[in-house]
Amino acid sequence: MTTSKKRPTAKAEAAPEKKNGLVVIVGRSNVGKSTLLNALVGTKIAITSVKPQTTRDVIHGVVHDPRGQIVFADTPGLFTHVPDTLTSLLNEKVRDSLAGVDAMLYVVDATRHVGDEEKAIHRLVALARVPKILVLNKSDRQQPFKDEYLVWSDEFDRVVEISAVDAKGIKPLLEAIFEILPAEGVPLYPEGQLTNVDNDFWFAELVREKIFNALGDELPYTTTVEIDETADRPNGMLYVKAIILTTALRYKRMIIGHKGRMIKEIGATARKEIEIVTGRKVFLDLEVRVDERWPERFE
Ligand SMILES: Nc1nc2c(ncn2[C@@H]2O[C@H](COP(=O)(O)OP(=O)(O)OP(=O)(O)O)[C@@H](O)[C@H]2O)c(=O)[nH]1
Ligand SMILES: [Mg+2]
Repeated sequence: MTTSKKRPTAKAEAAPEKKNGLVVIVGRSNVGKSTLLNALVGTKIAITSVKPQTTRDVIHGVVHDPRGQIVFADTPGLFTHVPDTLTSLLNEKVRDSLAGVDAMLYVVDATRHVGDEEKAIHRLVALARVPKILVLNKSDRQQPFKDEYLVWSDEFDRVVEISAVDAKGIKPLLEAIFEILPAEGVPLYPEGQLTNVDNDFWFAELVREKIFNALGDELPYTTTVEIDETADRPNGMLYVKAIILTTALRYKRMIIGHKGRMIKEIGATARKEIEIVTGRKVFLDLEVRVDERWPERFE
């Protein structure tokens, strides 16, 4: 009796080719782009809030995977009908971020109608000559307007439904991204590095997130945070001095709050999170200043 030994096929012998690439996440403000970035990376890289224009810088989150390395670029939400300085700067940042990308995730929120703004963003997305995925986010909620978005399906390489907040559908989304990514490309980040964000930027972002969470709709838009100083104290504590800039005295009063209660709450919640990030005891010193021209200096 002869036995034929099974030979591994040539396909199984060759190590699968790794794919590396830069994938930009774009969409209207508040659709959940930053929440998605955090879900993809599996840790908090970008701040999120219910307020529009939470993200103000292009932030990279890196997924290291046996299949390759994907750098996701989270972008500010595109706005089309608020013609102020900050908005046009944010829009410019998004446009700049589209250069040199290997693929695009267009995130939409079908709990809301498409509307003129979404149509304008969709036109911009349609111009991009890279593989694209239409990402329907917030699948944990009723999506009465899904069909308004699905009419665009044919323009995309894939359509994927997810719930970024519950981290549902993230695996299939990653699978789809690895499928559509071109094969060439080298890793952009060293093994293990998760973001391009440095500590000072991140501390300022965390303070801004707490302001956004604590205060009403109008205020966050007019507010920014800058780190003035960080220093090691002899007792091992990390001293962080952050300046909150806002555009009017009435806003400064809102941030400080009655008997300083609001600023205390903002400081306490931000400090706790900075302590978790750094693994150190932190003294967070907050100062609020009125500077109506900060949006003009924003870069
Ligand atoms: N129900 C539900 N809410 C979500 C989901 N993803 C994000 N959100 C919420 O939507 C709000 C906006 O989320 P962000 O991630 O800050 O949105 P963004 O698109 O980055 O917004 P900008 O930075 O302002 O452009 C937050 O309150 C999130 O918790 C989701 O899958 N389901
Ligand atoms: Mg964001």
